[in-house]
Amino acid sequence: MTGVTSMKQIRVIDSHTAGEPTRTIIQGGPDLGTGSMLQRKQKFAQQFDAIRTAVTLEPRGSDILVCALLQEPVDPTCAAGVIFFNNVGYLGMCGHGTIGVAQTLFHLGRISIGTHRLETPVGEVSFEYQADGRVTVQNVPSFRTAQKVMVEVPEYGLVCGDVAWGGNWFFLIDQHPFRLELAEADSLIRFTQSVKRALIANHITGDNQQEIDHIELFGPAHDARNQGRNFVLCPGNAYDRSPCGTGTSAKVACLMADGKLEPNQVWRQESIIGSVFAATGILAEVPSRDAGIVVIPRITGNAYVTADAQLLFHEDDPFQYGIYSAGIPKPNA
Ligand code: PYC
Repeated sequence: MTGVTSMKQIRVIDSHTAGEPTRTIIQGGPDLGTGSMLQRKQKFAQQFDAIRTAVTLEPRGSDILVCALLQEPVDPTCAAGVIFFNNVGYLGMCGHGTIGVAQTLFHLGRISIGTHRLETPVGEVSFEYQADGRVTVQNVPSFRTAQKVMVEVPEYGLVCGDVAWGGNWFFLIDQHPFRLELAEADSLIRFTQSVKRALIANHITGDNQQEIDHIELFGPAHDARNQGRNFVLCPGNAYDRSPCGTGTSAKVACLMADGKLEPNQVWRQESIIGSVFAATGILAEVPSRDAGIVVIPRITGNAYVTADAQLLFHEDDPFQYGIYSAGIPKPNA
């Protein structure tokens, strides 16, 4: 049996944002050098992916966990750099995760109330940590690249959706036969997985052939104070328990492109569990695209720290890098 002091250890702070968990590595992560967050994300994926699987997957984690690796920022005036990852790979940005990281930095005494900047692999974002503990994330520029795209989904027929970027790529579907209820989760997962496969089969992508790896369904809000409810399938087939910060950003970009949301008008987005993000958008001053409007979304939500833990890695543990990294076949993969 290995002694605790000689064992590899990684210190994490767990939090949840509107029900969706974030595990932030604050000590013991890999040395990724001093490049941009995009370069460090690539190095993480190429050389240290076992750390991703060890921290995220069962038995330490679960398929629904999103993790964040804190980094020294390139620009020392930023609060931190961050790389988000999950059960199957790496995310460009993560809205609920940014709110979780903000709460984690506050918990650690590394930030105070006020506005702070974070470097991510898809660009800089900022957040305001408010006196009441709410966090408002100002996300990367968000935009729609295709409207009313029709795709034939085997067993379901023709499905119509918009393609939009909100820090990740989304296919946003308003018209579908489902009730957005937790009790319907299995049917919602099956449908959105089929849509995702159909998009790939039909070569429907984001810019530069990037895979659309998030599928978002919309329906009426259950609470009259909110404007809509969503269900978001994430890469790795877990569904977001929060209203999804990047998915809500993509939604705001589409609403503003359709003239259905004015600059600074609030859109309260309810998740499949009824938790809420309040979102607004403004038009980007310097549109970074030739056509269509570009929006800067602001997403407000709450996160709560749930654990401050030391992960321990036994050299003789066959599952130290996660059960699906040890040759156990994954069901429904
Ligand atoms: O909040 O942006 C988000 C997010 C992406 C995947 C899970 N949550």
